[in-house]
Amino acid sequence: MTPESYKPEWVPENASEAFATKFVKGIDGNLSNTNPYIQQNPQQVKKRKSLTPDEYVEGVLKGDRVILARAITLIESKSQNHYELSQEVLNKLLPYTGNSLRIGITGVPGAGKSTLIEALGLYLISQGHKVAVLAVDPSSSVTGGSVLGDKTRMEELSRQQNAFIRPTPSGCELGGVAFKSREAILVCEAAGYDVILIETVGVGQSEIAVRSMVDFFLLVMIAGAGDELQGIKKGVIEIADALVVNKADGDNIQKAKLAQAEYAHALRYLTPTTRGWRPKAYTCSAYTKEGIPELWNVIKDFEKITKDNGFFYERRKQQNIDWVFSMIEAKLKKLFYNNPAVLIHLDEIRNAVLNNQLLPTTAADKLIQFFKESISVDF
Ligand SMILES: Nc1nc2c(ncn2[C@@H]2O[C@H](COP(=O)(O)OP(=O)(O)O)[C@@H](O)[C@H]2O)c(=O)[nH]1
Ligand SMILES: [Mg+2]
Repeated sequence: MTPESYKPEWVPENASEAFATKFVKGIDGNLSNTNPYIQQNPQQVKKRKSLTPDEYVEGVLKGDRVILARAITLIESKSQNHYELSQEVLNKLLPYTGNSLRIGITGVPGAGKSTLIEALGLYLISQGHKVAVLAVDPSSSVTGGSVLGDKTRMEELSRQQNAFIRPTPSGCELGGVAFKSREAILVCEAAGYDVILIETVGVGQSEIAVRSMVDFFLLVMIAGAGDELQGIKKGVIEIADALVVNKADGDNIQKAKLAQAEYAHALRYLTPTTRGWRPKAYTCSAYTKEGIPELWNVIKDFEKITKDNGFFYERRKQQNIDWVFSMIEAKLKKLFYNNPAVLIHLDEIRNAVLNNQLLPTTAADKLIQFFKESISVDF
């Protein structure tokens, strides 16, 4: 079969053959003629039918992983329609959320977070848990790439019936990623996942955002990299509930133990973030799996202690309230910067500040005044 070809309309009349591409007419009928892959998977080429809110809800509650993945895609979508639909779905799912242990895992790229998550995830599944893995990756918004790396795919874990892995959130600003991750946690819980592992990188604000959505926060370190090299500011150690020196295997065991002792010492001088809990340092190997069950025991102890003293529930309530207000801030900010009256004056006022003709405070007041006036007209 030779597909008929056309010159596109926008090609100049006298253009030579070399000027432009030809359009190849679309192929009707049997797609497998052109793509052998399609032949093997004819059902995959069917256009996806859009789901109603109730279909999403039912699918998620049944634990259907395909629908769960689609629900998260819906949540991550930037379209207003999808946003409204996702809110409807989430509100219906709300009564079924909350029943998981939410665990954040941070550390510099290469510390072994993904490998550790896979090892821990497999261990948890062997213990009868259902494990969901999410990622908060601040770089994906800027570069389109991922600093969480290839291992985020977690091939062995992803083959498990009781695992759900969502490697990278689709690009949006960190604040947005954080909001969407919170909602993704909720749908995973509604789908019956009782342990949610959230991987993020210790390279900026992302760990603060993740701390604000999890119950337990684990910092993964490696021996001999030096604090600066690991990019670990004191602030990150302070918000961790445990610190684990990974790659304690082979020749590295002694170094790992030494690092553990140093961190254990340092932790003694920090004020714990979780009431009734003193963070400690441990070692483990995501390769040999040594220390993985012990790490889980630490997390279980943490859960028990904080549930007994009530802090677990208090923190979750506080996180929900913080979520409301940071959402308001994010939305107001967006309204402000997309406001036509603000947009008209923004450059002029920015230049006035740059040229020292206007005090920054006055500049802010002026812009807010434009914003307020335009809003009152709208009402
Ligand atoms: N020796 C050893 N290597 C590990 C261990 N965990 C991870 N790695 C290796 O360290 C590299 C980075 O691992 P990865 O999980 O992608 O790190 P992440 O960037 O923190 O997620 C990979 O080459 C892993 O195979 C471990 O326990 N022992
Ligand atoms: Mg990773």
